[in-house]
Amino acid sequence: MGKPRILSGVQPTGNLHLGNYLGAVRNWVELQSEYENFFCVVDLHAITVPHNPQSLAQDTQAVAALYLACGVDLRYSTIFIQSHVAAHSELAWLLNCFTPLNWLERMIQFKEKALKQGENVSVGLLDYPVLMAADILLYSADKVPVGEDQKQHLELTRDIAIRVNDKFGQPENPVLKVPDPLIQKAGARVMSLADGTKKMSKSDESELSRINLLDSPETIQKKIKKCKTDPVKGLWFDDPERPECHNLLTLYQLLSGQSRESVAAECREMGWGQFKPLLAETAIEALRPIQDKYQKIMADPGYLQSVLREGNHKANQAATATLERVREAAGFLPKT
Ligand code: ATP
Ligand code: LTN
Repeated sequence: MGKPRILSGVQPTGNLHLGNYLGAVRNWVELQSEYENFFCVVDLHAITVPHNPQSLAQDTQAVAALYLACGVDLRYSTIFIQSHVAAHSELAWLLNCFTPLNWLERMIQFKEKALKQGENVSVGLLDYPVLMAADILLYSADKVPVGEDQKQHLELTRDIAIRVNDKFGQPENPVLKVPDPLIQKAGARVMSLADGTKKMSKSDESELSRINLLDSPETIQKKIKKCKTDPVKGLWFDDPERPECHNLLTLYQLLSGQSRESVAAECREMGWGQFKPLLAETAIEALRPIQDKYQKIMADPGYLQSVLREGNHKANQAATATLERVREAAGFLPKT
């Protein structure tokens, strides 16, 4: 028996921020030696809302480089680009035909994103979770480490897998592996710096709402200086009246690597004037090694290209095997 499998991905819709890092990528890195991991840059998902063709390729490369810079280790993990493995689109089509429309209409992320798009909602935006299910099911992933916002999509993925197994498999010989989400408690929902009740997101129009992994020390200082707080003195976790306070303390806890108890004790008497510079310094120091590594990787495009070539090869092998199994179970004429 090999190691259990992990699959996860991030959209190249812009710069990765602390939410993506603390909610997802950092957990991938922590877990990776216990699993066989596939990490993809989900470029097909990035075009479900209007995108810029001038920056898609560059953003895709940057996200792949950031995976490496954050510590994804090629001894344990495969990094690849979703659109370079055609099986993702192909399985998504098959799953589309086995997924009831009303399962998709219920998705919270669809409803939220559709509202923002107005008249411009694409079929792809509605279909987004089916493509995500294809990403996961192709690799027979046991676990999918994501932030809290993806929980509903993971439940849908499970429902789709169970439905395909019921329709086309036998109980002792399922067609698809039913995956489990892996959502860590701390960091699963990093909130916006401008509003502690909204999640930090790449698509928020305000740059001040998020800290990007590649922000300069000056930018980080400025963003933290300007972030929303409250007039209360003393800082503590879990106060529903103080969402910003909880969020900023959590960021400090995760970025400093301390326990929650020690942060609670250290900050109990602090005012914002003392805490903000401390958080800014901690964020700058935590991101420095990632930024240094990123610059080195980007200075050698041949290296990144070879990582992706190798990754695409491995991913293609794993994905094609599953696609063939589904085709066969659904009764397609085998390819000659
Ligand atoms: P967009 O705004 O373009 O939808 P996003 O910032 O939500 O993008 P994704 O690419 O959709 O980022 O998410 C990649 C991973 O990061 C997912 O596992 C997701 O759950 C996680 N993630 C995104 N935002 C946060 C957040 N604020 N807190 C914790 N995890 C997050
Ligand atoms: N929808 C995810 C990105 C994503 C993903 C995946 C995550 C696409 N395919 C497969 C985990 C596994 C998001 O974070 N918005």
